[in-house]
Amino acid sequence: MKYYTTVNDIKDLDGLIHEAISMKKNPFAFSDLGKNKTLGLIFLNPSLRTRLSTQKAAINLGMNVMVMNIDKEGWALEMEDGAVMNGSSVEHVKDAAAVLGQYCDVIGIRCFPSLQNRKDDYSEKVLLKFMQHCKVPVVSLESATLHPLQSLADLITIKQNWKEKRKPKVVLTWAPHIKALPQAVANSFSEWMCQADMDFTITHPAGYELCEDFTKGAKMEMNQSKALVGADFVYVKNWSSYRDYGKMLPVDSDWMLTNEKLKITNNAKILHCLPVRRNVELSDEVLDGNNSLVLEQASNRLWAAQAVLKKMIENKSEQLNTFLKGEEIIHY
Ligand code: AN0
Ligand code: CP
Repeated sequence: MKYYTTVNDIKDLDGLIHEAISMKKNPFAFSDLGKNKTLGLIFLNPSLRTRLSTQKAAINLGMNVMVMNIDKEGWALEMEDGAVMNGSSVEHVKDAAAVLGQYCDVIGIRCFPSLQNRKDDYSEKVLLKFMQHCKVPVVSLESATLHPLQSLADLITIKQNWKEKRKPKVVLTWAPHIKALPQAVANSFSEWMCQADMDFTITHPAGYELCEDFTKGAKMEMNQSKALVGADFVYVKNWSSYRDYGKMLPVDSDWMLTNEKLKITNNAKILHCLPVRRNVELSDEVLDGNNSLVLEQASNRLWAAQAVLKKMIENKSEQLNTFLKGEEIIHY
């Protein structure tokens, strides 16, 4: 696997899940595989889980790891091609990425959206610049539109908590927040649930429709109570509007989940990627209750990252990614 930026980069999804679960059972089975290989983790935004789980995954595979909070510790980056750099930016991303590629065998990058310019964000401008110029395999640590390491951990968590023959009913519900957040986690979860062929419903207030590129195959139900009926898993996440891009639109009813609201589910298990604003997005009683899977989900981030890194260092010369076909860039 050369790039890991979307579910479409995976040839064999069941195989990858199987790999992650076998890592969970035997974390050090491939502790020599990454010997003398270096992973560079580049953050343009904060992180706890992604940073540490990916770092630990690499260590379990015997890799060396370098971490850089490039937004704080690096030179101010210029993203525009052809820019006359006589302003505040000091180094062009094409130079920075090319240099990083000289030091690393695999690069992980976190680059949140601006939430100002939908076209730039949804064309994955920053991620693509790094991919084009670093010339080594790249794993997304959450890009402007997707968070595939999170979604792999989410799918593993659902699969390991489901023993029945029928498909589980999975509901993604919008939750309140005090600031505008990316759509990436929700887009990504939707993309993965559709790919994994779950019985999948999305519920959100008016104006919070996600980009249709990621929701093909999902059922939509604007009424949260109706959506929750019979749910086996409920994934809770806030996101800002895609339509009124990056805006927080007024919402009239209370979308925060409580135990009372969950009574109509099939004793649903609760997922959230974290970090979570307690008693804003999700109540303490739900987060700390017996049905909460949030810690297991965070723990599964390690096995997700380890399975992906293993694939990357096993075979560095595989097929091109959906974003990049030769020199041509394919936009959504
Ligand atoms: C980020 C988001 O919603 O995309 C990261 C989640 C993993 N969350 C916040 O910024 C709070
Ligand atoms: N869930 C997740 O990606 O967490 P971090 O932002 O802390 O990495």
